[in-house]
Amino acid sequence: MKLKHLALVCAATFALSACGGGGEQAAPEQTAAPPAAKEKTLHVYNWSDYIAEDTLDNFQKETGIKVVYDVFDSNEVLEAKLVAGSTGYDVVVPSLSFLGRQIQAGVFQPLDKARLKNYGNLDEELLQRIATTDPDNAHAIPYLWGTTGIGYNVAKVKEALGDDVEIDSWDIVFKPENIAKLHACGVAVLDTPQEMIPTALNYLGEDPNSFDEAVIEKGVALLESIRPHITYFHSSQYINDLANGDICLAVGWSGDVLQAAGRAEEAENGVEVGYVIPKEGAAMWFDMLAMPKDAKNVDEAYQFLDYLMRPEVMAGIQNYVAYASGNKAAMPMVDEEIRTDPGVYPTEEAKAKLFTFKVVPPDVDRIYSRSWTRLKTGQ
Ligand code: N2P
Repeated sequence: MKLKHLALVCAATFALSACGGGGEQAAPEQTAAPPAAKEKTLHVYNWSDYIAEDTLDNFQKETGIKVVYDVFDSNEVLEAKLVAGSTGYDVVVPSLSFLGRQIQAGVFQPLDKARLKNYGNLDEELLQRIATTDPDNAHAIPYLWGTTGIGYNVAKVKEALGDDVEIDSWDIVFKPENIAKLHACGVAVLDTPQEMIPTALNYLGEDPNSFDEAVIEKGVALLESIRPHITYFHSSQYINDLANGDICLAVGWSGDVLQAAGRAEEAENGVEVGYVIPKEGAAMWFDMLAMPKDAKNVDEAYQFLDYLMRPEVMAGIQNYVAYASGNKAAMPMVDEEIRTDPGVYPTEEAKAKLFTFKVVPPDVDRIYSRSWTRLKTGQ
């Protein structure tokens, strides 16, 4: 299976960008003549572990456009660059809740759909949902989407909590008596207040998107109660750590956890990784392709966006990274294993409990960041 293949590549290389960890996409060795005078380039800034290993090479072979590819693992980091301006990027991939306020800040250019002949492959229902944040879908195209749930080492969690414990609830994370038992084998939590605070509030039965400081404080207090048992906060390191058995639990993103499962399987190291959308519900988010206003390679960016919307290209990406897409035409080409995995495409029952993130106003954002620093540093 393709996920297995990914596992092998990532286990061997560890830090290549398609496997997370930063840096540029590995380029083919160039030993001969310097590149032709007017080589066309495109600068893309995407999430780590979020594209197939051959997507960029195939695009370059077909179009002659060399993609300079950098990765991030945090919306907050991407946003800081966008707001500062002159990012040097032609295509970026913020999540929808961040995109909303970035549009308001005027950092993106409107997209000319006439230049995107594959636009019709997108799921109309999803587009309508997104249009509530980006009216008329004027500035962005859905790339991949997923959920924020629990990734776990099946054997180690059972060993720590007992064989008959059902791993289907946020109780495992948010009840100090449970998480205390997992601390010894390692617990990772995403390094983002914008996801972790709403996730904690949802567990408490509060509105995950509350902007009321007193309510937000309840979520922060819950996170503080489990803080001593969290090994680290990071938003991509947990993939390899879960795969290698170095941690036994991660609050993480669906496809990333499934990639960890694939890497472990490929390494044949005896580690079995599971992913669950807990019964209390979880966050569902959408990552969006957009073009900064000052993009220098606009034609190339349009070609790239259109390329990504080809059904076979998008299906290839999904088969590699185990995320859902908003490309309806790609669905029949997505491996059955991915298409039918409830961790990738949640069941109707699970869907009913999912929540999305609202666009957060600046004053609430300040509360989030302050609380997050306090939580992480203890100050
Ligand atoms: C990719 C994780 C992406 C999703 N590694 C978070 N929006």
